[in-house]
Amino acid sequence: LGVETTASQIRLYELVFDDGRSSSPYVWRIRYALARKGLPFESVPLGFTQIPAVFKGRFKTVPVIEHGDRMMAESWDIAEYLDRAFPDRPPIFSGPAENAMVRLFDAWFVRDLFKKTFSVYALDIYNAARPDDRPYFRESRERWLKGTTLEAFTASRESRLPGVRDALAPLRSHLERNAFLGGNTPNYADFIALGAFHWVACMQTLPMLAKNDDVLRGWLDRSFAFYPEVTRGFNASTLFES
Ligand SMILES: N[C@@H](CCC(=O)N[C@@H](CS)C(=O)NCC(=O)O)C(=O)O
Repeated sequence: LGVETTASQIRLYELVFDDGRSSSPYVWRIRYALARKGLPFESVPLGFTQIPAVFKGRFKTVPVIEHGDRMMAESWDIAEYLDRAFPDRPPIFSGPAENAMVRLFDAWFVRDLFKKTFSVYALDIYNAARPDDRPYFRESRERWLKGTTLEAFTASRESRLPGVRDALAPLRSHLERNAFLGGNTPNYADFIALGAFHWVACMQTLPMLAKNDDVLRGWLDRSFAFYPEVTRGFNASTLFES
């Protein structure tokens, strides 16, 4: 009791693309959360189709963390757990009010941005996935799309880019007045948004952001500089049209 278990006991199970890069926007949130708390971890890279066997049906999605004899899924549960388990380290949430407001941000961001992003990049995700995972990804996602193929779904994807960029307008207006979504320092809302940009950067074949999007460019550069251990080898400029 009261003895901090060593951080090496933390394992992060994550989804990876064929090139080994972490692909899930939800996993990226936890990579940032672990960095905020200064906790090193061991990564366990998985493909989509390994998830059922590795967790024996107990968890269907990643991130999953293992800490001592505890294993848990769901990124929100994991983030809150890290604050409970490591109370002497910098908090991910400064308190319940912040937690509640960030949940509102998450609800908007996932519903609006993830949906629009998927409608542009569904086929890119397929192509970036491990070859073993591609049939599963196609079959499960085409089922979501009620039988529309990934190719047909993304055929006119360029026409959806303005909608994606426009949906980011609230971020821009906030970031014109604040260095980070969380104000002077990044908070979990930043991690949520950054996670989505990492996801896109790992698979996009069509730049998501306009060349002149200086507000988002500045925020991405500041955030990447704030957490170099998370963003190592990552260049925000790939997200922008050249
Ligand atoms: N509510 C979950 C969502 C996690 C999630 O959707 N993970 C996706 C990857 S982005 C996943 O593991 N999908 C497995 C699959 O599609 O079979 C969380 O916050 O952790």
